[in-house]
Amino acid sequence: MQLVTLDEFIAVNQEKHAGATGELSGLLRDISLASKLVQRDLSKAGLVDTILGDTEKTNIQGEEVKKLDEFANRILIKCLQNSGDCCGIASEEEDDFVCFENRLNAKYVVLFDPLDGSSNIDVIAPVGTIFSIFRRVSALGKPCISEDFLQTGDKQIAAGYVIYGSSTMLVYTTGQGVNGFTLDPSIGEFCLSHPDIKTPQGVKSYSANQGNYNTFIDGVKKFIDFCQDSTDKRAYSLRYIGSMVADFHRNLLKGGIYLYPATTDAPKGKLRLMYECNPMAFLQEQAGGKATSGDARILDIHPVTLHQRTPVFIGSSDLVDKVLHFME
Ligand code: AHM
Ligand code: MG
Repeated sequence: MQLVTLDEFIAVNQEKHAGATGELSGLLRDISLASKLVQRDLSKAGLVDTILGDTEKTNIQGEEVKKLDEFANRILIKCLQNSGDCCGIASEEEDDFVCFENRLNAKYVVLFDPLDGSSNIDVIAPVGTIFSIFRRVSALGKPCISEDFLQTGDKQIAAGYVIYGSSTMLVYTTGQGVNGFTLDPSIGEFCLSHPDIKTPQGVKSYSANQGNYNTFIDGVKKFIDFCQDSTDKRAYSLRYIGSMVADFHRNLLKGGIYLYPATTDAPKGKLRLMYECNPMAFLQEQAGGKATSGDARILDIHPVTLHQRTPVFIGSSDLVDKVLHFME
């Protein structure tokens, strides 16, 4: 197979779009650079006491922030601000959006979860960076405003994630399918390894925190019961590590469904619309699957606040349809 680096792939695809100015490509390169820096430090996480461990701070959502979360957050901000193609960011680790005052002529805003599934760092299980890119709606040359960020997911220009696992892989879409690039550490380049990813159907696999079963609504319980029904040896496999990027990545490639429904403790669900669900929904639809909150297509939800949460059911379309059927 011919070696195609992420940069080459981006350049070729950019040429296909008349009027493309290279800014979006620049952003994707910034994110890939940041992810290489994150990967470098993550790979030492098991060794270095000063990196691993709690910062003894909590973020706006009351969750513990690990040092590597902060590091990933800082690196992403720095890389995006340096290049000049981004006028502002919103991050799961920041209380509010950040406007880059020295980049007011840039067209794009980027939203991200710098290190998703960070409780997995301590146990050396996969974690990831998730990102979502929108074109700003405010005027060029002015500071960005909350409306630049609070757009429905179907307005995303690009979205993707980097999974830091047994290999590091960057998966993204600009609405022309989904492509995956594996980092070759010997040359420091992401190389095209998974072109045009499509999520299979007919796969009997689900990912959920089943410990919450008693707090799920009836329709979700019925779906889980269906998955566990061993009549005719047709019970489904449960695969869940508690890192959305890892669980989603598995299902994206192999087929299956990831669900994080509302629970009694988290009546709006746990995962964030803007940083986790929207980008994954864009990818999943581009790979032929579906993503819903149970009430609405994820990409149609009108955000009200940056950090808002939503229940999510995402994966192979046959399985998403099935859970919706049980919830009717
Ligand atoms: P985080 O962004 O604070 O890491 O939390 C999000 C994570 C997801 O990656 C994962 O799917 C989910 O929380 C797991 O939650 P739970 O531990 O309740 O199963
Ligand atoms: Mg997260």
